[in-house]
Amino acid sequence: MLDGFVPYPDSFAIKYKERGYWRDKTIGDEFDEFVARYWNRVALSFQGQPVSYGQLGARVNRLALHFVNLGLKTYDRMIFQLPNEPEAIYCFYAAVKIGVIPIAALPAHREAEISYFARFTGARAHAVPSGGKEFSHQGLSRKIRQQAPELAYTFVSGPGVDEDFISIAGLLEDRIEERVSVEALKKYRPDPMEPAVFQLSGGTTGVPKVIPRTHNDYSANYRRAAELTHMGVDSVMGIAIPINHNFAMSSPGFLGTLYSGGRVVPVASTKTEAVFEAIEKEKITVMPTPPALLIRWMESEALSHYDLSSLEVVLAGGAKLSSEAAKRIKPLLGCDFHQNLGMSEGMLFWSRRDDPEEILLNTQGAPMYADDEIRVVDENDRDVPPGETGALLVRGPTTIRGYYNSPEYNKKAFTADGFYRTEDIVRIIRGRYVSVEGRSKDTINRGGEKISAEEVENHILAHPKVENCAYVAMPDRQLGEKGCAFVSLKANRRLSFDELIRFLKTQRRIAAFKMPERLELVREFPMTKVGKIDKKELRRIIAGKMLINS
Ligand code: J2J
Repeated sequence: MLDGFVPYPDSFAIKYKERGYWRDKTIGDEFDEFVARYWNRVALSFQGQPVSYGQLGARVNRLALHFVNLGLKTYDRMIFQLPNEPEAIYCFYAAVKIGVIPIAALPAHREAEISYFARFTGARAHAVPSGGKEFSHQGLSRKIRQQAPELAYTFVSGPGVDEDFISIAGLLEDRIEERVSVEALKKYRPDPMEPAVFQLSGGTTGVPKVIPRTHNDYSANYRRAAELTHMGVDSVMGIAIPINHNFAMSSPGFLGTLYSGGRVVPVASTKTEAVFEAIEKEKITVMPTPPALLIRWMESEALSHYDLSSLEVVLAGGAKLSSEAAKRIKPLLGCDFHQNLGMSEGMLFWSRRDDPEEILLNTQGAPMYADDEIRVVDENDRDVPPGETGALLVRGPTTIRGYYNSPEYNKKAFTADGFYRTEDIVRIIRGRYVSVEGRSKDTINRGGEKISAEEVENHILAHPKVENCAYVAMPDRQLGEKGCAFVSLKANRRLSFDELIRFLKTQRRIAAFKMPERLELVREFPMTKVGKIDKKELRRIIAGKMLINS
């Protein structure tokens, strides 16, 4: 078993298998089955170029053979920073087929995050895009390799690959299967009970947490989500959100779409026109999206310039969709919607097509499986009366039992009997439907992108002029929330917003989406009775100021 992985207790594993949620197949086994079944159908289209299931199978096998030939082994880790392009999907399946575990990072992550993932997981490989005028991911990989000597391979998509790095296109052109039989891959088949993918948590701690999803539980996740979304051979999923995010990957994501024989269209940009153009040209039928993007689409003037009639359903998750916004989807986009409360830790709530309208509009759906267990509790872990608000605890066949390599933190994040503490504040309606009412975790949800306040505070506190700081959410009409940094300075110091951002960018090297979008200098912080900075009060103050400014 992989060191640092918390397995499911045997009694639960047996139950989940008996009830058919877990099938003891690897994601790679399922891949081989659907490739054979849908051989001549189109699996992917990217910028007008179709790729059949047969071609997808051949490319993935070829890459997997190259990976083992280069020396990658089962349970090695590979950091994935590839953007929305077919190479991301080829590399993903090639890796999981031989048990190499993708770490689902984002192209937006920078040295602070990637260096941490590399060191924390002992990653041996890094997959990055070559291009980009503004930022060189190859330069980033070079730096990380100096800090993490175990990182021995950099795989690069696109043209202009540095000499000592490995071109993915180059590997795809080299017909290794003529020298080494594809049968050789069988030796590398991982155990379905072991981690297949490392997802990342937006987290509430100083560093992101690593989420080990096994083949069994991840497959249970995308198969059921695909079923509830009515995915089939005629489904065309457009993916404009980051392709490595759990939502884009498994809920039902590209994994569930391909499993169902549908077509995946990676969309390289989240710009409204680019998305609309992709919908029109590729006849996209289904799109996962956070409410922030959905609202931008609905408010766009471009709406009348494109034919979006192929769109059957949007999947809204990642942040709360207001019922007002939900009501506008059908009249403006002409399609249905599913709401879902998802989390990279696993549990997924999903609305059903035949749910009553009131449920569709006002809840984030019900759990996917009969053996998904939910509890809503008060601060002493006692169940609140039905229909009342409390903290959501979850356990089930798609929910992890522990973060990777974090025994101390796991004691806080999970109950003794294995429920994951979501730190979402919810109400349960009609027994199973969830309505998200807030959260107790110290995060900022920036249009679906999660930011740990503590992580950014640590970076701000490293500034030599800063005495203390608190990072809180401020309301934003489009994104829902953005980050506002409240900062007190050391005596006789001054700090401008630009200076702070320059510091975070050039000295701390964090991803741009985590950066504060406003700086509030204060002499003193409001404090709670127990002597902590009163963030609730800070959120109230900044929300009040934003009202005055708008
Ligand atoms: C309110 N809050 C929500 C919703 C997630 C599908 C969809 C989303 C994610 C995801 C995902 C919410 N209303 N509808 O992994 O597979 C907040 C909650 C939750 C946290 C998880 C998927 N949908 N949230 O967003 O790991 O606070 O996963 O606990 O990024 O997002 O964030 P993340």
